[in-house]
Amino acid sequence: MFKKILIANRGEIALRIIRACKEMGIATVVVHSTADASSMAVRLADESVCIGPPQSKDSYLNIPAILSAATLTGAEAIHPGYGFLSENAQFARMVEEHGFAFIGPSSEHIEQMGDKVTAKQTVAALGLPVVPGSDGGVDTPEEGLALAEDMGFPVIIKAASGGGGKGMQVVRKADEFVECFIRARTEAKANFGDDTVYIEKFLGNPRHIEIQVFGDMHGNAIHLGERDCSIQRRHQKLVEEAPSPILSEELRNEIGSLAAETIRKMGYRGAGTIEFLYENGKFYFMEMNTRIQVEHPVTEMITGIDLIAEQIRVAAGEPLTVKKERLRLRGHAIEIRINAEDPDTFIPSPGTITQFHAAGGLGVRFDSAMYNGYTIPPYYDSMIGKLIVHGRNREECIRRLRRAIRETVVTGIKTTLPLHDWILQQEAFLSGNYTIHWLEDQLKDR
Ligand code: MV4
Repeated sequence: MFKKILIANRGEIALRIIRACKEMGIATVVVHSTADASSMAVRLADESVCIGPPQSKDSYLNIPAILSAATLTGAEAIHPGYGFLSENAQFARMVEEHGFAFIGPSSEHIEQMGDKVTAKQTVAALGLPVVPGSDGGVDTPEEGLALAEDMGFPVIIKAASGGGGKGMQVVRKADEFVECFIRARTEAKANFGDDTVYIEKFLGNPRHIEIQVFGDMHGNAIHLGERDCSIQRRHQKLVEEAPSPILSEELRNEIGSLAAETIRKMGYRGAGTIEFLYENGKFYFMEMNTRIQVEHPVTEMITGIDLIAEQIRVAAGEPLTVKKERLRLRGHAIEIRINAEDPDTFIPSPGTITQFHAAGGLGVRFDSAMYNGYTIPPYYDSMIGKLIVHGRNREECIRRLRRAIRETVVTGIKTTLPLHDWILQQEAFLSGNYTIHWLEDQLKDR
């Protein structure tokens, strides 16, 4: 096992990784920007190295500075967390070339899943259901239009190098197609430096359901059930839960086994998430994320497995400690993301937290890097914490979460806690009857 790990991230996930390391007897080094010198992660890590000024491109994305910090401190492995360099294949390659272990999949798998056209072709060939559409990239508007007319409108044009909702165009009728196609190509080129686009049938009212998968270097591959992440705004998730309120055990086992089989055939190592659209009882592959995700705690709560510890063990060459036969999904878990934002306008609200109290009690988990007097810097993502609750069933979980939200105190800044309190009282949420468009539709006429 590693003796020392460097954490190339900040905020609550840096803390989450430090906690796992401490429990495993592994020393920690955290890198940080000048804006994060008084962060909780810096306080709790065994060592810290300042790697640059506030802007991410000069610090958390500064590969030479991070590798130098790892060399200077004698770290053996680097955990990238989520965001920043976590899905940068070149970073993963450089980490390994410098003799460190990358706590994540191989750079080849990151690259393969980073290109959405290659990802779709790869998983389709291995047996996952995909959305009907073009076989690979589409080169000309004429070719695209012919295909769209064959499939029938509406269709969606996506950028091969996009993902997470960036660079998509929905086309509702034939006479808009050429214009949209050219716009999609132009935006793809401008945003990603790659103008490859592909076309799919547009699904009008799907849910976002993702499967947590895990593989090791010994040919083991498992799935840990799904997370339903349909409550989102502008491709930012607000609420995530497991299990999905609308999925039967039969379908879960079916799609879960397909997902696990897919990564086994790929020879995939580490944690991964396979995202699907789910509509009318059918799953359609969307993307695969090759990192640990923000919402991983809901899976931890229903499985009892420490996913970060598992990532570290697998990266050190140890086999997965989770065995399919012993895996049981227990009860229900919901996570809400607490953002330092105005709950009505979503305008970021950085500043100093004047009072802080985390909710507690049975089944309540508060993952955050906040403390009394902490000043949230304005340079980074506005997510400042996550409240995760477990209950024996969905009803108990929702009641507990509402109680925990009301118990939480964060003053001095605005947070999205009041919005979550509102969501948890909506009939559509309570019945589980909503799609990926529900929240945005509600916010229009609230
Ligand atoms: C789609 C779709 C409908 N049909 N693909 C958005 C994020 C990116 N990963 C893919 N996305 C979508 N792809 C087809 N064929 C609708 C979306 C989509 C969406 C997906 C998940 C969660 C929220 C969303 C919000 C708008 C659109």
